[in-house]
Parts: sequence; structure tokens; C-alpha cells
Amino acid sequence: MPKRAELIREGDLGVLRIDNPPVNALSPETVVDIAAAFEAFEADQSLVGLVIECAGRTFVAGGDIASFDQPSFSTAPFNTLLARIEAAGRPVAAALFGTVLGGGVELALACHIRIALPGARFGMPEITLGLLPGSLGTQRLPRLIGVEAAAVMISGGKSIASDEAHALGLVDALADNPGAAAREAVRHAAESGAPLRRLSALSPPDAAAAEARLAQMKADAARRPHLPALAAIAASLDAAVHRPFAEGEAVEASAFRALLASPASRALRHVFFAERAARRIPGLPEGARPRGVLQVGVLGAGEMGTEMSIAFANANISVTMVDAADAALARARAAIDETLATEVSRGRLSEAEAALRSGLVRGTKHVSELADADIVFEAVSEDMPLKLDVACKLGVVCKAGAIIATSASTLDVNRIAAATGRPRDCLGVNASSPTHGLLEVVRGAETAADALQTVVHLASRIGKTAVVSGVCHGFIGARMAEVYARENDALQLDGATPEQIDGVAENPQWIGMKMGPSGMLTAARTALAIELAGRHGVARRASIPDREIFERLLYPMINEAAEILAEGIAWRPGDIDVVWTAGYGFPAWRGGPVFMADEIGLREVVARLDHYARLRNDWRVSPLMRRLAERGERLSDWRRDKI
Ligand code: T1G
Repeated sequence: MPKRAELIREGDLGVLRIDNPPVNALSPETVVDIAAAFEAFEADQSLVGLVIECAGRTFVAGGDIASFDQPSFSTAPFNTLLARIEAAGRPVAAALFGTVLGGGVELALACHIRIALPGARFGMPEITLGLLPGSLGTQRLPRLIGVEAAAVMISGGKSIASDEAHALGLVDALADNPGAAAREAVRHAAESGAPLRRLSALSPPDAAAAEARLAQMKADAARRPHLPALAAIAASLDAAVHRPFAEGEAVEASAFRALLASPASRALRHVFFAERAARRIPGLPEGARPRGVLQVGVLGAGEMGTEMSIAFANANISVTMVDAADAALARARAAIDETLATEVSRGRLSEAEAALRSGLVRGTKHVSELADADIVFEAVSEDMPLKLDVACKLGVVCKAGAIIATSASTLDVNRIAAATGRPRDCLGVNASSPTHGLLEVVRGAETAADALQTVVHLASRIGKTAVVSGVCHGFIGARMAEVYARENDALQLDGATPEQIDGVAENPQWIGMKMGPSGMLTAARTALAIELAGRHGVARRASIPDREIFERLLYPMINEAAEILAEGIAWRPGDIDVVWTAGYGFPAWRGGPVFMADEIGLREVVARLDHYARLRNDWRVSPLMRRLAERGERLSDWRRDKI
């Protein structure tokens, strides 16, 4: 195995180069190699200083998240290394570029000088993993940029641009060649003999004004106990203000260890990898590449077609939008320009950028003008005869190798694919809603793997999270949502109110959905339920316990997820979690319905499903789930080849 870090000598200058593709993540092995390279620098007194740089596409993008589940994982070796870097008697500079995140920022903070490439981004995303920075980020960052700015970065988890990082003082300078600039800065520091800036020896510059921010963070954390990282961050920043560095380090380390084992962090780390696994297409030949997409066609200038056109224009992809009605094209054009104008008014786009994006979308009434498109999204209404007619036309008009994507939400994609006459190039797409980031990509019985790969790759270019679904009524998301909605109605018939049901669904003590079923799916009203119950002779109960509502909302969804897996509609359990966390408001800190099922335990879920099945004859417990429960296995671990 090649070394992931090495010391290179450039005359009297040391260069510690890290090379751990794809993002120079700090795996335990990489930390060992970095420490060995740094030891070589410490031992070679002929070197006047050191530059730490990375090969590949980015400086260190953080700790190796995959290693956090290892029982032996600890930040101690890395933290010890950082202390030695900071304590070095000779100048150490970091040459920064790409996405410098988490442990990457912490490595840079241990250095005495930080030089960044314009366009680099900096962030402390640990909160998105249910963690806090575990390598002194909560102690060094506020000592460099202040408590206020550090609190925003660490609690928000969002990255900042290099200009802002420079303005905050997170980086000392921007340079078109950060490596060369870092080398020069080290030489200059060595020659000048000026004292080296060691952050652990400083105090946060805004410590006196930090109390309000610290109090606000603690209050916010108290309101969201289901995200314990918030309280841990507040306590660690408080220690950075009020206690010596070593004590703050201990506060952070203890909190990090506790959070690593927390249900919320395990769930969020599961979603991180599940989203990336969902992009992988089984059956792809080795080295298969997505088909090139330069030209996109959109057939149908309704809401879906307009949303898609805006998304592609925002990704700098040109769009030919076709509609037979001038009025529809005019409405779409107006909506596109209004959306772009809003972005300009919010300062997110310049006028020129908006004009460029608007110009990328060309409207026409002629289907023949889709002949050059690399992919055509058919976005006509959900009417099978119309879809079949359009599919037939597109099968003739589209060039060889072009992909035809039908925006079906419940219709049989296989029938539409057959109507194109080129089913290998045809698939379905279903966006749960324009606002959510999910795109279900529906694979037909004959859809080619590279066609799927192309659309999954294209989805990430337009900021969507793609999940591949097989053909069934409602695919993955809507099929499970139907079960969720049905039980919502049944609960109202039995006597629960929409408010109580939504209250349980949205309560973090139960599920923590962004919106309950009555808000999200049906606007059922109690009066309707009372009338309906009367008509069907349903004996309504005066009150229904919250736990029963919780079980009857969640467990049938889990049961449907098991059926979806058993039928091969979803390739992986994690794909189902991604559908619901990215597309239906299921809290990511729960990991998704499948992950949550394993947290509860399949035996408990099956026992409760059996209980309700005895009360109602429309419940059928999934044989797969019953089998896994009997074996004491997890639904998340199920694999098709393990039937
Ligand atoms: N650990 C392990 N694998 C990672 C990784 C990481 N930090 N970041 C990316 N990968 C893998 C990813 O799974 C995928 O693998 C491939 O790299 C490309 O990623 C110590 C404790 C850097 C902006 O949270 O935000 O530091 O699917 O598809 O879209 O105190 O990856 O190809 O096999 O996302 O170009 C903090 C998480 C960790 C950064 C690149 N750092 N990563 O985006 O590529 S905690 C993060 C990202 C920490 C310290 C604490 C993005 C990216 P595969 P990708 P991308």
C-alpha cells in the first residue's frame, strides 16, 4: 500500500505531501503516515520549515467518516500530532485548496501560516453528522476568528468561500499558487525569526462579547435535545472562552466520544453513506461512464417542465422546451425569468448570470427540435394514452443514444418505454416535489444500466439526490406514502384528530417529521371522519394514545419498505432511507424509516404489526421482515443476494 503522506525535501525546505484519494480523508492509516512524515521533519534540523500540502482535488476534507464506527477509533493520535505541529520551533504553513472541511480545517489551524487558493471553501460540517469538531476545532477556531464567527461555522455546518475565510482571518493570504506562496512564507518566517503564532496560546478576540452568543446557543440546544451535538458545541465554545486550552480540549474530547456513539450521529453517518451508495448502479460494466449530456429537451411547459428547465439552466445546461401551446410557453418563460429575477434581488445571481441562464432555455412548438437533445424529459400530464402517444413520437424524433425520461408518478413505465420502441434508452423520473432534493429514477425492465447511470449523474449536477426505483405503483416514496396516508385516515376514523396525529408525527420524541400526514398528504377533516365513521359503523374512541398513533403511522411504512426490498423495487435498504429523508421530510437524524426500524428492533415492530393485524384484517406482515426478526437480523443489513 503506497504511503498516504511523505516528507519531500526541496533544498532546505520540507514538504509534507498528503495523498489519500479521493478527498484526502484522515483515515487512521493516513494519520499514522502524516505523523511519520512529520517526525522525519522534526528529526532533520537542516530543514528551515515545512509546507503541508495535498495531492489530488482537495486539501484534507475531514476525518474518515467510515472509520468512526471502528471500536478502536480515536481522535487522540491526530490531536497529538496537531499539538506537535503547532509546537514546532520552525514555521509550518498549509497550502489550501478545494473543500477544506472538518479535520482539514483543524490541521490548518495547527499550522502557523495558512495560504489558500481563491475559490477554496472552508467548513466545519461535523454538526451535519451529529458530531462536533473533535480535533481542537472548537478551541483553536474561536481563538483565531472569534467566538461569534466560530459559532456560526460550527453550529451551522455550512462552508464559506475563500474571500470570507480571508476576511475572517481563517487564512492569512490568498494566492493563485498556494504551494509556492506557502514555501515563500515559510522561508520568510524562518529568515525573519519572528515568533510563530500558536493559536492555543491566544484567547478568543471577542471573548468579552461572547456571553450572549453562548447563552443563545445553550437555549437553542435545550429546545432541540434530540440533537445533542448542539449542547456539546455550546459547552466546548464556552470552555474556549472561560477555561485554559487544555481544559477546553478535555471538554471537547469527552463530548466527541459521547456523540460518536449517539443515535443521532449514527443515523446521520448512515444517511451520508446511503446517499452516496444510492448513486451506484449494479450491473454496470467495469469503467462504464455516463453518456454525455450537453443538450436537454423538455417536452411539456407545465409546472414540472418549467421546474426542470430552471434546474438545468442553473447547472449551465442548455434546454429546448417544447409545448404545443404558445400560452404555456409564455407562462414558462415568465416563471423562469421571475425565478431568476428573485435570485438577482437576493444577491445570489448577477444580472449577467441571470441573463445567461435565461438564454439557455429555448422555447418552441416543434417536437422535431428535440432531435439534437442528449436526453428528453417528457413532462406531460399523468394520462396514459397521452404518454403513450408522446413516447411513440419521441422514439422517432430523438437521436440514437438519446435517453427518454418519462415523468411518471404512478403509471407503468414499462408500457411507456415499450411505446418508444427503444426501451433500453427509456426510464422514469419522479421528483417528490420541486422543493425537495429527491429524484426517483425509475428503471424499466429493459432500461440500460448506463442510461440509469447518466440520469443519476445528471441529477447530482442539478443538486438532486437520486435514488433508483423499480416499476410499481408509486415507486418507493409514493407507495410508502400511500400506506402512511391510509393509516392517517384510519386513525381519524377511530377517533384521533388531524392535529393529534400530526403532533405525534412531528414530535421529535416520536418521529420528528417536518410535516405530519394531514399537512403533507391529505387535508382530511375531523367532520368527514365522524360522518364516515357513522356511515360505516366504526365505533370511534374518545382518545387514542400517542404511542398507538406512532406505531400505526411508522410500522406499516416499515412493513411496506420490507415488501419493496423483497420485490426488488429498491436495490438497498439505505435507498429507501434516502427517499424518505431527501424527499418526504423524514428526519435525517433518525436515519430514515429502515434505519429507525432497526433502532427499535424488528422483533418489536413485527410484534406490534401482529397486534394490529388481529384488530384489522387489512394488515399483512411482510414475510421478509418476519424472517429477519426471527433470526434477530437487521433490515438495514438485508442484501438481495442474502435471501
Ligand atoms: N470520509 C470518508 N469518505 C468520504 C469523506 C469523508 N470525510 N468525504 C467524502 N468521502 C467519500 C464519499 O463517500 C465518496 O465515496 C467519495 O469520497 C466522493 O465523495 C476530525 C471528526 C468532500 C465536499 O463531513 O462533504 O472531520 O461513494 O461523492 O460530491 O474533527 O464528500 O465514491 O465511494 O461526496 O465531490 C468532516 C464530507 C468529517 C466532509 C466532496 N468532513 N464529505 O463532494 O464527492 S468529520 C465532512 C463531503 C471530521 C474532525 C471531524 C463531500 C466533499 P464513494 P462525494 P463530492
